[in-house]
Amino acid sequence: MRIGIYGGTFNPIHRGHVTAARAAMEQLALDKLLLVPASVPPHKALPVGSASPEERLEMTVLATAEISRKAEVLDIELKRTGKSYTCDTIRALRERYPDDELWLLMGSDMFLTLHTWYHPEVILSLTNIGAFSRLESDEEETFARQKRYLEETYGATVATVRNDDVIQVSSTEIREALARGEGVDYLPEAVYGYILRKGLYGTRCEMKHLSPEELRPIALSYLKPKRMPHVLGTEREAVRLAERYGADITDARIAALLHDCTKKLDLDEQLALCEEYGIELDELERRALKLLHSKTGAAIARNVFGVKEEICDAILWHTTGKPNMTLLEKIIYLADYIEPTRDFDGVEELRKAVYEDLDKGLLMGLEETVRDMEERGNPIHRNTLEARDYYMRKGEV
Ligand code: DGI
Ligand code: FE
Ligand code: FE
Repeated sequence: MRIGIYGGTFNPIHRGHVTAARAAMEQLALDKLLLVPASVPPHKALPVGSASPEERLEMTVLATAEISRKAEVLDIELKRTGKSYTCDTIRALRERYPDDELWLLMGSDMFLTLHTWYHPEVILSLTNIGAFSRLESDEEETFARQKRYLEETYGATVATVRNDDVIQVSSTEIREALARGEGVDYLPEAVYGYILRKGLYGTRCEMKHLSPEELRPIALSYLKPKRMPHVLGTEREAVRLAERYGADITDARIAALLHDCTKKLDLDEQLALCEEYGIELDELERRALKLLHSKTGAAIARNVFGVKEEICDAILWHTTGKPNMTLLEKIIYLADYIEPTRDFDGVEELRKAVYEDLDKGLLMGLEETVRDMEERGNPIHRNTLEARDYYMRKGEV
């Protein structure tokens, strides 16, 4: 495997890092990219108002959504106490990946001073170097000289990564822009949302009563990167269904954006939220993790985002359904089921049914869930069964 290693303070990670990482993945044909947020580098303390290590880690994870599915985030430097040196990180990664080809990625400033780092001979004996080059021609000469020097002195392997889409902006400039209420274009959407949600870098954002456009980055920041396309797909599908059946499009968008906002939490975290918001649970819900996120999601929508009850209810019922659902509840239940990234057997048939007759589609969805749960041997929730029976009877009339 060819593995790229991309370290940085990532305070915050921004689209300059994203384009560089993508260029490296493509040009070095990397099978995996490891993003390594650094602990405070030995030579500089972080400025006041910076994100905490945990927040930088979280933002880096969110940024992988715009880099690649093959990108992973490692906390090895953040976990280390005391001074953190690149040679220690590379040693650790070499141990973890003894037989793989490692490529340490770095910007041109770093590359040009590499021989002055702590133990360059260790670094260069354990990993290849991928150096990002800008287009300026005066740099080319200096670059080539440093490459020759490292190859001759340390037997290094150096490749140049052309970064033509280079976004010339520093994290410092972005932090300053954020404090002025700007900077959105420089950041991956979910990273921007995370910064607003946590009030980092002097940002201030009222969380209540946001428009769908304002809410979108913040909603994405609650998700694992792999779930983001699903939530955006659910938003688009909900808009189409709202148009088809005459529901409020803004409400549909907001419900869709928030419907899975607590999905990544584990059972303990879900139960803690239920406690916090006074959510009562039945015996099955207390142990079926997947049934909890719709309840806690509705509570977050209400308490954090000040969303109106109709929307909270659509989130509340999106996993099981129930008898006699409102139009918005049906739309969110079904948008979640048939949005464009879903690809289970029979999804095309279900899509067709949903746009012909909403209740017929709903019944098909409920029956499919019951079948699926039976096949997997999962206990079926009372609400799912009651909903199925209700729409079965309704269809027979
Ligand atoms: O959150 P999503 O994955 O986008 O979709 P969802 O909220 O509809 O959740 C689907 C999951 O919920 C799926 O793994 C099955 C589970 N689920 C749905 N209805 C029931 C259920 N699990 C149990 N045990 N009983 C149900 O009635
Ligand atoms: Fe869900
Ligand atoms: Fe969902």
